[in-house]
Amino acid sequence: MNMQVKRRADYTPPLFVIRDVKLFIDLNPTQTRVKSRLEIERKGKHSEPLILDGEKLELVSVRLEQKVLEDYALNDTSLALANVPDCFTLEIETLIDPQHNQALEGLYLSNGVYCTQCEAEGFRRITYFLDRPDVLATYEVTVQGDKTSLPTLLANGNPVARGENTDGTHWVTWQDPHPKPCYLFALVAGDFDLLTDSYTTASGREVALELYVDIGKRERGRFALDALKRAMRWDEQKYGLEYDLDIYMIVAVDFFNMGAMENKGLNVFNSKFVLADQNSATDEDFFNVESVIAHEYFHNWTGNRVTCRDWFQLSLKEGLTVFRDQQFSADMTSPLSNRIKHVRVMREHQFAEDASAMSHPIRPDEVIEMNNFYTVTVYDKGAEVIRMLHTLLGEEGFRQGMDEYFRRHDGQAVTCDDFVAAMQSATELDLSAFSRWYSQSGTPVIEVERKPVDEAGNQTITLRQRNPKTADQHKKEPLYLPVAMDCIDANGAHITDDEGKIKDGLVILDSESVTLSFSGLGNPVIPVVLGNFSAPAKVNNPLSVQELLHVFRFADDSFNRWDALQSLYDWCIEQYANGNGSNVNDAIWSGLKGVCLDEADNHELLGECLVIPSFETLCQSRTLVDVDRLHRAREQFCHDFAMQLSEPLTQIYASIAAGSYQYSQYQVNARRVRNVVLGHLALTEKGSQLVERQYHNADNMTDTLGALKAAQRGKSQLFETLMADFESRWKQDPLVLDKWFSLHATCERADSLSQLTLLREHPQFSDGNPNRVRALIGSFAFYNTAGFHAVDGSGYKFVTDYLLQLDKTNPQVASRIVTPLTQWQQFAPGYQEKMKAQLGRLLNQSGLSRDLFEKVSKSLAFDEHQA
Ligand code: B3K
Ligand code: ZN
Repeated sequence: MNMQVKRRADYTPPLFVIRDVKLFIDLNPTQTRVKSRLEIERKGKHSEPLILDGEKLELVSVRLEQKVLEDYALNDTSLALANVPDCFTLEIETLIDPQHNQALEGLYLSNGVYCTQCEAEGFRRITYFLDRPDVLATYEVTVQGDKTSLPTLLANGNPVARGENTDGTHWVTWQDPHPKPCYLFALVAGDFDLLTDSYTTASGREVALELYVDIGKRERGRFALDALKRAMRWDEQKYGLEYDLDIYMIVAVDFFNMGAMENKGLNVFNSKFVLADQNSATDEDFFNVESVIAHEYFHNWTGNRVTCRDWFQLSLKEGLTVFRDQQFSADMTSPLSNRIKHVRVMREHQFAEDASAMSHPIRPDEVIEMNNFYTVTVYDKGAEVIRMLHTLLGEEGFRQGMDEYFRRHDGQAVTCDDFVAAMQSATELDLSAFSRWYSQSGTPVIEVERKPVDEAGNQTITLRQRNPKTADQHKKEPLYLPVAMDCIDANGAHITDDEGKIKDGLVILDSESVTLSFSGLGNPVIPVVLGNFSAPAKVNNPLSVQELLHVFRFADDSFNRWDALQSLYDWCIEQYANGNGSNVNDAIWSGLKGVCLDEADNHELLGECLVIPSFETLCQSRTLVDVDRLHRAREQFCHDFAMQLSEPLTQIYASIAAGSYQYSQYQVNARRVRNVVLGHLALTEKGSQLVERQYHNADNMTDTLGALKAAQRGKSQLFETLMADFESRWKQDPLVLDKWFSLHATCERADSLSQLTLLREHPQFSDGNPNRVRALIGSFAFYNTAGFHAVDGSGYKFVTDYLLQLDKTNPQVASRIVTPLTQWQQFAPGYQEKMKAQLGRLLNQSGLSRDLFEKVSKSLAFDEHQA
């Protein structure tokens, strides 16, 4: 296996370009024939050979200008042709085996559906090609296959011809006029139900919309199609961007390595992010469907029309598109819960990645396997970097910068620097210091130092940034941090600093520190720092519990109020962990009761405020975590929280009528509060009764699942009973059953592992389907704290045993699930040793994939970096 490191610094432009591609693909389960005809040109003056990428292909023939060519060099990863002319037509015929392709990369056949996934480097598994994003070509693709089993034959662009053969096969030819990199190529063939609609663009063009789903699932696709139209309209209104083909197709497939893929004009989706109705999908599912549909649609401009020069630039399209889908979702739903959602992802997952051996800047410098870099850093921190630009430039400036970006680069493959340069044109601000966000990895920490108020009533507050070294970089420079600040006095008034360093609520921290002076004070200023998570950083702001409650009361911004309570909960849990639970006194409980009473009708805020920080989030403000101790402290706090607040919580629960289901923001907020509250009440005496009632009365999946989750927390027999009922209701519906698999996998019980083993034998479970694997094994590894971190190391061993098998068929999914193991450095030495021992087993496996090799070897080498 080729474990070579690729470096961003080694980029060189392609020596040849491919202008036009004609493909003829004759589908067959084990012998699909791919004939390609490429128009190739040498770039510049040189006599280098043409080297095409290709993997797992059986080469049948090569012709240059129609003449059979025998003089080539072939190996496992490339086909090299020496002495080619400057401009020529190359025809290549290859055979591939989609049926045995379980890696789900390239062309694969699962459940009777042929499907492709080419990003990042899957096209080379279909035919020999210059498989890099800076080679843009127009495509004409003819797909041929059996007429009965494959009535639908799709590829990118517009259908231009079709026909039938006498042998029971038929064919369709597709043309995509927009030059594109090969990672955006797609082909799908199968038997589907079709939903159609149409959309008139702002300039009056008609676009046909087509959504292909499993037979019998048509009605579950309605919401996705409507969401698509909302996204199309939003992008016109917000960014002036219109769709550019006559047809937009989305296909939902059951076997898919990730969420979805933005192939030009032919998006392929994991059915999980398309199919939704009130019976089978939760509010969260509806939300996800809408946001993923929008994300892939927005890629048409940020990704497809303007694409990446090389894969190191991935955040150019992903960070920007995530930011755009976040803006869209905030407009469609609730800005507050959206923002909290993003921040949770950052704190739970991205900070952990920064602290691990896999730390990398949003624009990585070194990669072994590109698929390993579709990370929370590139995506979510990438979106936070764009958000900071938006904060700095303002709504109008940001839009101007975006317009300029498209003006300059439409139709090109560009870099993150090109993007920043376009943004630079729209602002007086010098963005050169800001660009460090692209090259420096790690989570900055903002230390807040408050001097006491002196006799004259003066006080200073210093913000100091610290950039701890990371596994990939030891030397760090100060970052350009826009820090939103709200300073509150004892009466709850908002005050400002003497020199006006806080401008429009923002302090720029672009050096080691900045000091703010206040005067005329009676009491100390209470600073709320990094409001709305204005930069992807941690904050160390030692406010007292009373001050946090004061912030909750007086801060203007709901996000900051929520965040103050999060800090309060974190502090309380720390008291429990240190055996000082009695510090969590009546004053705190009555403060929290006050929150429930005062905000009882503010469902949007209350639903978030009643969520205790996750174990993963708690880990990020601690080092060398004793898992058992912290986990127990959290459980104990949750228990006391439920007991102490049971009265107001019961009232809140009773005050929200279930009503008949609608996916509206008003109802979503109400259900969220009800279900969060039910989760707490499940720990109290009357909990089971409420849970059981909700389960049986529910007319929608959100409330059903809310009841099941609450029952799981209650750890009673009721959970088993309801789960059995749920299984019998949904056993024919694997997508719904995934929720059930995942509830079992996260249930903390002594016999977790034998449960998991049993569940693997379930008729609906399949090791070959990524959704099932993620629901069962992934949920256990990521979220079953007690089970995965069992002190005897059995949880780690279980996951490792599984990964050793999975890696042989689907390395991409294996490499995702290994993540929690590679983050061993967060935990106390006893845990570390056991986690590393399992990583060692993985590394010793012969034939380990590049995907796992990269993550595991880096993780095991982490010690040296710490030296
Ligand atoms: N661009 C794809 C992700 C491809 C992942 C390749 N391993 C989906 C998205 O981000 O929209
Ligand atoms: Zn994307």
